[in-house]
Amino acid sequence: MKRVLTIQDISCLGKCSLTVALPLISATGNEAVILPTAVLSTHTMFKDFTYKDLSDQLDPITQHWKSQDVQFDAIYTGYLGSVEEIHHMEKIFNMFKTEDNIIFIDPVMADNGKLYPNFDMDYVKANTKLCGLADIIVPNITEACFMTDTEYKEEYDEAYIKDLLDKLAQLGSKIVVLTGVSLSEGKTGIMGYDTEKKEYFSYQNDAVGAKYHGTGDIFSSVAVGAYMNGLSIRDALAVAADYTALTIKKTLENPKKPWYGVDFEATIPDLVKALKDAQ
Ligand code: PXL
Repeated sequence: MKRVLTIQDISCLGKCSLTVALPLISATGNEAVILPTAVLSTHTMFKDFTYKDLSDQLDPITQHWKSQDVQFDAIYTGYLGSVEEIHHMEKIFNMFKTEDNIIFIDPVMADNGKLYPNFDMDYVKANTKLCGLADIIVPNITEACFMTDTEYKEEYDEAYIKDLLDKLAQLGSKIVVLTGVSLSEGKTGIMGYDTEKKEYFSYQNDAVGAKYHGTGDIFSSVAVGAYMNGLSIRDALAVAADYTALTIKKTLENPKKPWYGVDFEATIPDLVKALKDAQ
């Protein structure tokens, strides 16, 4: 069993970040170690959410782990609340990065052409620099546009995606993956670039035509877990894309579909089976 450290907020209600990463990394059969950066009443798409910053706990917690000689097979970061928190991640990477483990960054900060509330270009700059320290990054198209100073387009072709991947690759991580990429009518999925093999790759599913909050966190958590199970990164990303698509479909069957997140709990047995089949 591999040990994955995941660093993100806890949004108490509104399935995303740690409330998704913890159960899903566990469901992949790996140990999830959590480092909560903040506690919010809900995620930031709700009105009037509360926010308690936990940055002052990051040093004492990680120093305690270091004193106990704790090691991680993967360090996976998601939503980070501030530039200071991003700087703190650099410190944590320095403490726990080894030759054998991986850093996986989901630079959660934007979607649909817009930054999330409370983020600005200083935040983008810091997050972009952090991504240079990762082995694998998985921004969506909006995030990649902010990171590479590229015009955001709703309609695009493969050349546009490849150009974004080339620019992301310059930041320094080994594998760059764009999420939410539609390469043909009615399809959606990912496209990536492996800088060591110098190869592009893609994986597409039927587009479900619904957008839910937290699906990026679901995708990333499963991708890290599946990769820790020994799948190739491409297979791990495919398992994660299939699981995310299935979960969105399952949520659409629910007459009381929660607008703030998907019914990922209902599809955990399918994930376990998919991981077994992929071995
Ligand atoms: O799903 C990403 C995410 C995580 N955490 C918080 C968020 C969001 C996206 O809006 O607001 C607090």
